[in-house]
Amino acid sequence: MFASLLRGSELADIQEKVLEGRRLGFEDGMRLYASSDLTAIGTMANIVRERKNGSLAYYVRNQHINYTNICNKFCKFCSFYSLPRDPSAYTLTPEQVQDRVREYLHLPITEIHMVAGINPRLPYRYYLDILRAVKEVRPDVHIKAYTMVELAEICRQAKKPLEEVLPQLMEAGLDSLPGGGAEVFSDRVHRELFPLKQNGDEWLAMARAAHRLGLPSNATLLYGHIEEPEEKVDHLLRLRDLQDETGGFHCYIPLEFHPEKTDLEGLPAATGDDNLKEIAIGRLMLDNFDHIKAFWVMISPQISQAALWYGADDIDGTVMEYEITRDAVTDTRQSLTHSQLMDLIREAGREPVERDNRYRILSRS
Ligand code: V47
Repeated sequence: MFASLLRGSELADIQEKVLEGRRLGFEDGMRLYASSDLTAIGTMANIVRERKNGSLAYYVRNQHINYTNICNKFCKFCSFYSLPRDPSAYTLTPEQVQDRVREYLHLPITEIHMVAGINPRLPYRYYLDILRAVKEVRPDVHIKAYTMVELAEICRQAKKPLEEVLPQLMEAGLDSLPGGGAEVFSDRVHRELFPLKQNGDEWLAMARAAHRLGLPSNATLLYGHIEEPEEKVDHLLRLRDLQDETGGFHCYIPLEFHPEKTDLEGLPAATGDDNLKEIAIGRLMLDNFDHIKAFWVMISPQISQAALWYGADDIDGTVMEYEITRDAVTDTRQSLTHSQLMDLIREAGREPVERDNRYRILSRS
């Protein structure tokens, strides 16, 4: 049925590989980025998406908590961080974390996503305490917390290796790791935009160690700044290699860079086409990832609807309060109600299914 779809297209041979379930290589990835035939790329990605997940569109009832905005990494792409003396600087106490959880106790939230800046004044104990604080108020919630960057800081504070720290964090309530902090696995981009933070090799080494200890994670790519296509293809292939090795990644999330209020403010924002292309190329290159997430907060609910036909099968969730890229115009925190999320998916022509962190289906409608 699909065989003739791309006849005559510059991408017809890639389509053949996709139809036969063959793995794409570096050159294929470069050609996908070079092509302006978004329809062809999206069509191929949708074939893989439907092969893996049919018409299902997963969502989770979640809440984000960013426990501090104080950070000593000064990444040029970040609009979130503050210096300790800034009036906007904050660090939530474990009690304040509990207050945030209590605020939404009336909603059947199943996952709390907790990440923040690197505040060197926080001792190891704090990271254990806030996990326990969340579980005390919502014992059954799944806690997805601490990027690889935070884990490096937690190990530094604990003066212990990851292999010792992770079991203690898990004991305190940590259930999985989010995908943040990966940015782009390129030494050039690392030097230019985030030299104080771990590089790609270090991020991957920590993900490998976490997966081996039985802690799954997500993976991200931050695009739309100074990165080059070959750096993105390389990033995807390195994620794919690690997934072959550990099978520990749940999903891949391309994150659109928002230049507002960052050191890169002059850069043009990504377009809707850019967003759909990143989703689709991620779906095509990462043949061993079961799920691709369209994070609606960053790419908009409308583009996320289209993304469900360009390779994405997951739309994240209700979110409640997202501080990292607060709405630049209204400065409001972003959230969607459960019914808005369902309507969004249904209007897009997909079947909404509520999932837990491991993509087990909780409810279907
Ligand atoms: O690592 C920072 C990015 C990430 C900006 O695992 C920015 O399910 C855009 O990783 N514009 C954190 N992006 C968010 C993240 C995430 C989000 C949703 C779901 C999951 C998951 C993970 O946000 C950072 C960085 O790459 N970021 N500043 C900015 N100005």
